[in-house]
Amino acid sequence: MNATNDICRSWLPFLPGDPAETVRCAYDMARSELNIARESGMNLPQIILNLQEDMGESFRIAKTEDGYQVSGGEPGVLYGTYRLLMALYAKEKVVCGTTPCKPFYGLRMINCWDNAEGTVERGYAGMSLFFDGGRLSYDARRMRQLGRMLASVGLNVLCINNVNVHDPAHLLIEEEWLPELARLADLFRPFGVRLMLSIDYAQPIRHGIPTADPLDEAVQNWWKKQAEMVYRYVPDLAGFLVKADSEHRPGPFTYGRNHAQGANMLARALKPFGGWLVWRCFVYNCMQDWRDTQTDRPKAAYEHYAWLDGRFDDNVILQIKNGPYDFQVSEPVSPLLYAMPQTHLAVEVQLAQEYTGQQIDLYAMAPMWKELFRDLPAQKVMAVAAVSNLGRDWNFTGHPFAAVNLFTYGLMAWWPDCVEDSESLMRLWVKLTYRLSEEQENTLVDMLLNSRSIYAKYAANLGLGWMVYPHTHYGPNPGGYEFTPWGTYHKADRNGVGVDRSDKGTGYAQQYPEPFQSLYNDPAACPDELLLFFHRLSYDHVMKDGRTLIQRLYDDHFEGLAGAEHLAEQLATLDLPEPDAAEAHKRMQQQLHNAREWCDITNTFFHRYSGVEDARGRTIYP
Ligand code: GCV
Repeated sequence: MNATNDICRSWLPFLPGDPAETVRCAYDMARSELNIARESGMNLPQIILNLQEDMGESFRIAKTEDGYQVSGGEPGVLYGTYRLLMALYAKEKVVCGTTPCKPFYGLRMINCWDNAEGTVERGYAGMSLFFDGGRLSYDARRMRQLGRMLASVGLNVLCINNVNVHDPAHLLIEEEWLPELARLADLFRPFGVRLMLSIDYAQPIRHGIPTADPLDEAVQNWWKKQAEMVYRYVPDLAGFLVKADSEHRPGPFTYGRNHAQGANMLARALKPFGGWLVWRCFVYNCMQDWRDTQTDRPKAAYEHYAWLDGRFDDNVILQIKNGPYDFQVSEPVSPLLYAMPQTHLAVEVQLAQEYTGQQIDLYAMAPMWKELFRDLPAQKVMAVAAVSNLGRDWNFTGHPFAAVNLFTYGLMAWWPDCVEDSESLMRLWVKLTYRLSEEQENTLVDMLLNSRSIYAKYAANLGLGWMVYPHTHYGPNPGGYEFTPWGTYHKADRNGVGVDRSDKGTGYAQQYPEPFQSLYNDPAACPDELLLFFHRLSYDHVMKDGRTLIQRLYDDHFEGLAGAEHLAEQLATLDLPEPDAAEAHKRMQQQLHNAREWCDITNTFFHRYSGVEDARGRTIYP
């Protein structure tokens, strides 16, 4: 859809059009944004901007006689300005105080999985915003608009290319592409957003060096020289992101080296320029024989990394997916996040709805993050990263409501405690994005709040995962991953379902510290939403609520479908502007179809194995 004037349909409607092109720093951007808001008709009190360099990213909003004073450094003063504007527009209480508002996490990152030819791996919002036809290619106005959206919720690092570095994206760190990359960095700089690049671990081999062994001097020198060149063009680059020895990507294992040796070698090349080396821990055997019952994929990351604690340089950050598998609907927090107290860690979440409805089915993530942040060892994790849900679609996120995930992620990355109140965060997004009556606003908030549990009920209840079509990951295929090499098995048969990961099974639960170890080890204590992740149970197992496991499987699927139908009814009552209304309704039809397929196929699947009838006599197809 070509909706040039709508590219600013974001949560910042009071900032229409394009942010000022000539502005070079965050303080000037803040001044310019205030002017734009005034010109858009927003009735603003007097707002004084007070740049205090030493405040850095922090800001403080104080009440004055005629309005407000926003103090902050570069870019804190801009963050404070956006927060103030959002609060005033949404008619929310402006949080004033003497204590500066500081970000909890220093690096608040977005990881784009964009390929140089213009596609986006697991992208559900159109083609890449940054690449086309094998080169960097972007619309400067949209970049500024994106910078504005990211800064308004305090996000400060944007990794623009896929961690699977397919040719020719490796050229991003080569002289040929660096001038263009520098121009892109210039566009984001006034928003306090620094670029980051995914690199190919084996890149020296493209330059006539016969190896990528991290202990080889020629390899080390090549990376030092290359880093020096990259930083000459983009002096504030946040660093490199690396996927190594994972899903066929090259890495140090090829040379008999461990990941501390691999990561430190790259980190040392970045160190003189203040760059971070972000090393992903998504390492597991993706060529597993399904007959092999000794290997349990969720154990892999801990086994690869925990013993290396304390051996990483101080500018290395290990980036760990929130769960031990791979962004399934219900996973426990990765045990690796508790196991490396002497290492910088980042937690990685996924805004792209790969397993959570693909920006077709409604799935608002804040309630999920609430659980994550409740259980996360907060003091040990110093950064957060989210796989992007952005693309070239007119509204950046495909489904107009998917923007709520980017919005709430940013606020949560700034201050994780705020996800405690996911409802207020989502309500703020609704208020900023749409002009709805109070009743309709409540309806939309209710839809967002319930969307995750509705999706989980029809698509992946009780900790089950991977019952999807392999590769595409959309739609029900309960046996789809059972005999594949990916290590993703639920092992349903006539006796029961689930994997025993307790001390009597694979021992995965033993990777947790207390109290989690005992909680997960015991089926009577284990939370329902993780039950079949941790335990193998028979269909007549009696759940905490007194229902049998099989009845719970049936009930949840019927309830999930009914929930989706209710969402459709609720959507029909909303007066949304176009094209949001059309886009949301179109997707809702797909969601309804999807929910019905999940409900019928999964219930039939378990009925065929268990032979147990639904106690409530509902239709389960033979
Ligand atoms: C970028 C899963 C996804 C892949 C993704 C990978 C990763 O396997 O399906 O598309 O690759 O995770 O996080 O590296």
